[in-house]
Amino acid sequence: MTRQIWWKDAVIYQIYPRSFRDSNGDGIGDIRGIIEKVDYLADLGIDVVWLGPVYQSPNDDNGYDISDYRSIHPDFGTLADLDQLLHLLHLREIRLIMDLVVNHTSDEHDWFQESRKSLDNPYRDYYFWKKGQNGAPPNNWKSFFGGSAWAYEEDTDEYYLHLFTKKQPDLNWENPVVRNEVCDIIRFWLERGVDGFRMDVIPLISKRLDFKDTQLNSFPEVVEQVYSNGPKVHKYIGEIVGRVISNYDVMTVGEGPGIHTEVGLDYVGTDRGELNMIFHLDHMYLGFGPKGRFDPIPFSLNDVFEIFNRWDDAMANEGWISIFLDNHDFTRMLSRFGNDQNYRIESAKLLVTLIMTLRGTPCIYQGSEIGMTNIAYERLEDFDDVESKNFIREALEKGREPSEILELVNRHGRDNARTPMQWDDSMHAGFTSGHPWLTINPNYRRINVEESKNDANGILHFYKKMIAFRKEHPVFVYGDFTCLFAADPIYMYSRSDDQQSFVVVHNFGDHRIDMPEIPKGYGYHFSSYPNDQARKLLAPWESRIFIKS
Ligand code: ISL
Ligand code: CA
Repeated sequence: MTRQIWWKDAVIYQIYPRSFRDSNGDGIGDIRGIIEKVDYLADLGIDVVWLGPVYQSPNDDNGYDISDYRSIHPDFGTLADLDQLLHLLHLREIRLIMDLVVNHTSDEHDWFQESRKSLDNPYRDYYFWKKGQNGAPPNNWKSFFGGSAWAYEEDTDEYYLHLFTKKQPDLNWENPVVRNEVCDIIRFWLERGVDGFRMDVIPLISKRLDFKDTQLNSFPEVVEQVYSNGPKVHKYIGEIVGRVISNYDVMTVGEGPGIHTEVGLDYVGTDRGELNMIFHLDHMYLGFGPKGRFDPIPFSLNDVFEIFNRWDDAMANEGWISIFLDNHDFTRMLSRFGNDQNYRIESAKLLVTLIMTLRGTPCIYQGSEIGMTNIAYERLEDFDDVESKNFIREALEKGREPSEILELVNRHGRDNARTPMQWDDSMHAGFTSGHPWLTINPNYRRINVEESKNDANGILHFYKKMIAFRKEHPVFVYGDFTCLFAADPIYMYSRSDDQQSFVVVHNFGDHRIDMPEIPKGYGYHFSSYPNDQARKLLAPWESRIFIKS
């Protein structure tokens, strides 16, 4: 089978710019730091870099609060640096996609500064303003990051909507002028040569305009039924794609909180003219209780397998998703789905085998390729993320035990994924010569790129091997997926087209276990364990691949 669609063939690598590499010693990762590492990226074999937000921003939510969409935050560099990065990546046949954050702006954006001035300001209608109800907000909607989703402004005696922090007012997409502005921003970046966008919280852009109180008690349900999948979401996505994006050979991946299998194809169906793929968050929200991530509930690996199967079934040949197990909003995949203690190397290899062999475009988050893990902070003051800080404040106000709060935030907070990249075992892990903006995981002396490079059986080499393996075999991109067995700790499936067929089996457990029965006609191909042969038992956290003769 021949190659067909570049964004299906591609392997994406997500860079969280503050934490990748600091070139000038101010402790903050920057674009010139990424430029220093383009050969590292090329050597890994990835095809697309997703660059987190680098725009002008007061950084209330680390760049997801943009105050100027056309300029680069000086912490990260300049537009010229970005152009150079793009050029150097393109020379290596790597594409660059930017983060498009247009559900909301920063409150420091000129539009909002104008909008808040008076009821008749021409920008008033760029955002959602409502009267309160007897001194209370217009409705009972809660922000993703705690508290009401409405903030009061005394000057005009109205509230504005912010589904995220107070400093992230939601844009009013009902206003056609807002949609024109968004199209202009998109055109600006595509004309500069970027290769597409990861679209932040894109299913949230169309609001339910009756702004009814919600009776739902579970936050994940509120996201799905109240905030996401609004009545005009497809009209709006179709509009920006039709007017601008479809004129360029670029890719789009929508971040999809609240998008479930029943509505997935509405966003990515091949006939829809909307998005190329989504990051659905079903497996990422596993373990989130009624109040979200800091209200954890148990989940099992069977839930994870079921979600992969259900999504593959829903997409089949009609749509497309990205396959990923973590990003800057969740904890490290190795700590969440693997065993970061006794089987760190083994489980890291299993997880990348999974990502590279499921159907969908793989996306790797920086640091996974060397097996970075969650961090454990000792003090509540050490946390940086606005979501964690808000939770800590509210929980302390409610009188909860500090030790219990610390445990929750350590285990579930987003800072886990945001600690700086561990390049070597020198001071500050080779990330910066200055003082890092966020505490580096002390395990960097053991876990770092240099160490991993020198270990032929290490994680980094295995990532390269699996990326190359996927690219050599289009069946992993275009072939059918069939689940053969899924019961914790075993997950087994086949990938097949008219020319080739593989069976992949994983042991997500700490114990050796009998091999499930492999269908007839398949022979041992390779294992994630070094020098392994077709032994009878599967080793702890082993993945094995069989090929049809
Ligand atoms: O982390 C979450 C809340 O517990 C997620 O639900 C997350 O907020 C959601 O996936 C949206 O994430 C995106 O938009 C946010 C930003 O903070 C995240 O970093 C971004 O990925 C607002 O822009
Ligand atoms: Ca810097």
